[in-house]
Amino acid sequence: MNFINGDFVATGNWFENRTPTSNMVIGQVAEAGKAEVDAAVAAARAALKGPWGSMPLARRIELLEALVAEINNRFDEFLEAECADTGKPKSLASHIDIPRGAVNFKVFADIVKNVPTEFFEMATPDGMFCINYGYRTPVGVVGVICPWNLPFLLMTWKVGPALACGNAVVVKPSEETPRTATLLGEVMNKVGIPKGVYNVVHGFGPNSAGEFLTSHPGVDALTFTGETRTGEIIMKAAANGSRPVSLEMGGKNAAIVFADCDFDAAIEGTLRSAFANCGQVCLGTERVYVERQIFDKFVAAMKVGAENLKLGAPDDPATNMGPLISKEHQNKVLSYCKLAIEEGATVVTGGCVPDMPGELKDGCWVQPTIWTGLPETARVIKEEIFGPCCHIAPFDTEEEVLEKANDNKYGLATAIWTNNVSRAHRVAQKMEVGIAWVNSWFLRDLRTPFGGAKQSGIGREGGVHSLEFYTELKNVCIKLQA
Ligand code: NAD
Ligand code: 6OD
Repeated sequence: MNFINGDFVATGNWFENRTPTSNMVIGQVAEAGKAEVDAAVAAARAALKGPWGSMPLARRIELLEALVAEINNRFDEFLEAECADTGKPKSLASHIDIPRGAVNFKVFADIVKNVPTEFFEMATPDGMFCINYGYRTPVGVVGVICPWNLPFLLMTWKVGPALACGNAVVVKPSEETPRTATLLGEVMNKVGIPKGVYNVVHGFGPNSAGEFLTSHPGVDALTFTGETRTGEIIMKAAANGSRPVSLEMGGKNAAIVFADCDFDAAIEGTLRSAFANCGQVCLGTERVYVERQIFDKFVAAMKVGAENLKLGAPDDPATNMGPLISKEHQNKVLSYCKLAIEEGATVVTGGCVPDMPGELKDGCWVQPTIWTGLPETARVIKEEIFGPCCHIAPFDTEEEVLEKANDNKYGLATAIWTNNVSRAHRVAQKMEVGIAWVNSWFLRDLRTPFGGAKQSGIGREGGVHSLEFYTELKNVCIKLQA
């Protein structure tokens, strides 16, 4: 259901929610129309004029801390909801999605509490002086458009800082993953977050809740995570009314493995970055470049690692890989498996739908897949697939690998594996990305800037960068009397 002004709101239009492990229908979702989006935006505007807008920072922070505690009290419900919507293993969601989803509220409350603004003193021509200080105010009503791959984590990654800065939000979850956003509404009410501060409208993009929200003149800023082509549409919508926009978009990330790396760590990290969350992580690796001396050994070890992954249901503790999000996405990934062969790839492993037992048989499964042998011009090397697949290619020199790794329209993340410190810095600095990991992957300190270069994004969030987006920074200049 939609969550508007503290109430759960049904509509006349329902769409199906299917669980990707079996593709069975597990619920019906009330699609918000223009009227519900209008009501949600109006509720958010009213909240800013009401108790939320005048609430002292200390009280706001208390409420956000209570929110974290209540999410943790209801941890198992959030876990159940997230795994039902996405099919991801509980071992993964209990480790990353739900705890990180909760902690996003705490970290940004701490940042708002602790980060000062600037101060300058200036002499004036008449022999006196003035002082200047920065003063932050909320940007207003923020529209938050979310993807399906890490639904709760990526939603709270925006809602956490937005509320900490004193804004009100209208969230549009992905149509694939409606549950945790709605559940969070119950928690908001329980801890006493004022009505209208957090609103959720469900539905699709074009001619549905997504478009109604992003084109709504009552929304002051838009923050989006999803595909680059959707981000471009949202950027156009934001141009009406000159509204600020933050875009976290697609990637085609390269890992670079030098022969001097810790081999086992590079294999473990690359397996994770290619196959975690069934390859549906924006930061995930789809292109692996390996120095020629260790190429054959690396490919062989990756094959063993991929074939040891256990595909299964979220509840099974042995499961370490789930399904793709939907039949539509499964078909997209399988079309790239077919294309890889047409483009001349050698299939090291995978490439097909695995035989799954019982009710899992009709789920959205794809085997972990590794290819070699493709030219750099292949579409499989250039386009984001967002599935459990990677291509491994050899290289001979640092210059050559930098050229290849950077030769892509996306620029989100990279993982560099080497024990040569100078090379690690050199390569990290030359990679055209927003995030460069050395000897690691997806290690996230929430105080650091996060975002994409090139067509992977516009702007940075995280730490003080989130304050830049979610507040208006005003300069107050006071001339002091003699
Ligand atoms: P998507 O772009 O299809 O959908 C994202 C959201 O936008 C959904 O809520 C959708 O309903 C909405 N939407 C679609 N069309 C819209 C429109 N015309 N107007 C308004 N809203 C609209 O993305 P997805 O398939 O949910 O997510 C996968 C993509 O997200 C991948 O490309 C992945 O790389 C990217 N992603 C990026 C990051 C990052 O931090 N850079 C993180 C996660 C996912
Ligand atoms: O860790 C985060 O905060 C973050 N935004 C991760 C994004 C993952 C993309 O799929």
